[in-house]
Amino acid sequence: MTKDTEKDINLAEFKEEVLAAYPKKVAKKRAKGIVYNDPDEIPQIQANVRTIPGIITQRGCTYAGCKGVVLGPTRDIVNITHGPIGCGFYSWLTRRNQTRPDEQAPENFIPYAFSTDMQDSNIVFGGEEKLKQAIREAYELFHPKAIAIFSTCPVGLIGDDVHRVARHMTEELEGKVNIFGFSCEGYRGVSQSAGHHIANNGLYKNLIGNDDSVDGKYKFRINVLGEYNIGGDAFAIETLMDKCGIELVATMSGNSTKKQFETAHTADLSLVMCHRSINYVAEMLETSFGIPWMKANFIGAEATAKTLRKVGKYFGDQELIDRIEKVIAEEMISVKEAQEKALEKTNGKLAMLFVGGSRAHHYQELFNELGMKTISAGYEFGHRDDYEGRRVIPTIQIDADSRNIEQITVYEDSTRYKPRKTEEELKALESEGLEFNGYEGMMAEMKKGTLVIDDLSHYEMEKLIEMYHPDIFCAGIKEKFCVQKMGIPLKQLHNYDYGGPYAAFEGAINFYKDIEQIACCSIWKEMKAPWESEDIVEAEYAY
Ligand code: CFM
Repeated sequence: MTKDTEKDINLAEFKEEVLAAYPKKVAKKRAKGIVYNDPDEIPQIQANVRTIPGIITQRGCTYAGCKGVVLGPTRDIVNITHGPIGCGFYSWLTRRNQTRPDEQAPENFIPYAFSTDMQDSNIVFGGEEKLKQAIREAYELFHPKAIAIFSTCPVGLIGDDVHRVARHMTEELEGKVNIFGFSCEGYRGVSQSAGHHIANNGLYKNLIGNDDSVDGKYKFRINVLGEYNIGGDAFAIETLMDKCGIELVATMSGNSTKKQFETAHTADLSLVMCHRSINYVAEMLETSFGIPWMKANFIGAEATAKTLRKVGKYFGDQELIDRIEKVIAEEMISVKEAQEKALEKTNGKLAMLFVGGSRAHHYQELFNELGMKTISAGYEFGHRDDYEGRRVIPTIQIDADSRNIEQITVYEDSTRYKPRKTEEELKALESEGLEFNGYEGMMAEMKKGTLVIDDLSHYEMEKLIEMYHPDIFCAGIKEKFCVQKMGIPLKQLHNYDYGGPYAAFEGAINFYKDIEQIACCSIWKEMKAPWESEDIVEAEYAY
């Protein structure tokens, strides 16, 4: 099959073929999660529902979303996993969220994995005492500014109360350290997405707004929410902001500090990178403190330029606007050079992206810049709004699994609520093309007829590869070696394998180079599974 013309790729066959292999009930359910896109009339997709038992999913757990994703990347809070050692160990550092301590916060606890290492006796007789002891030990050793406790599955099953322990230990340590717990047991939601929500609520209740001090060298002050510094992405964004003369008050939560969370309410704008994991905090900052938020994207050179221009327009300061334009013009010189070089090889190649809750969308920008077509994409745990846009939120049915997650009601802060822009100013900015509190979702930007698949199963992944032979498949470590054994290169978009940063202009250049190497390398065509080259494959058990 040649891949030169769109008509050669008959995606229409996929759904029927895949569903035929499932039992009737399963096929009925999966059919709702596999849709053909139409950007003009966005179709409804089923998302954020339980995976059918027996299907191999890409998803992680609620604990992973809370500890691993949202709180984990912060560097001066001791994050203790209350549970068996595996949960702590496997949520430790594999995501490559990087940190760089500075004079203000020299602590860096990222290299440590803190766990209570629950044993049989703790499961039978309770683990609260062991947790208290762990907190005492951590305090004596490190004197951290804050200690967070994360609940794993057994904690919920046996009824340990991490919140009571947090209160008890705050008293015992005479309030010298801010201690708080999260009820983020792995089973609490259908995926890690529930953990994000629980983490966001906890950030709001325990940290955001605790410190009114305003410092920094620039007058334009923003937060970047949903940026976790994988492979140094947040460093690239920090450098860029500095060039433009924009203060990053808080990055949530890549390379962040306790103080960044505590002072986030002093910023004048929130940019939301990963809508899925942190849109709750953006909303809470607006409701309580009057800080507007906009969806942003630093993945892709064009997207980065667009985001910077949005910030310039929002502040409406000519000096800032000029400085931003100057930075864009300067950066684009090396971007164009790298892009043209890569394009010679990458143009027309096919990509598939199945990652998390935002990157399967964001990275399509970079593939577009490489002239590559994303013929199929989907999230592991996105909600309908991440696919179809925020306008569908009122129509999303709240099921028992979502109801299980604590909802907190947020009010205007009685003394510190200060709308950064008046209604009229916001309206004027909207008429100039800025969009507040909005996100269009993945489907609005994908071509007509492309395949959008939620919570892709392993079987469906194999079928996609068999039927369409993409030049690159983007997913995670669980998929990596299965896909590569099928002769297709896989780029991990969770931890970037060993690469990155991929954000901002400098990241785009890195990405062009890496993808050119990976997707245009002929070695993959030489890959043959043993059963393809030998008549009989024999093996013996190794005991
Ligand atoms: Fe947001 Fe993320 Fe993602 Fe995510 Fe994640 Fe991640 Fe991800 Mo892995 S917060 S939704 S829970 S952008 S860890 S940094 S790469 S699945 S697409």
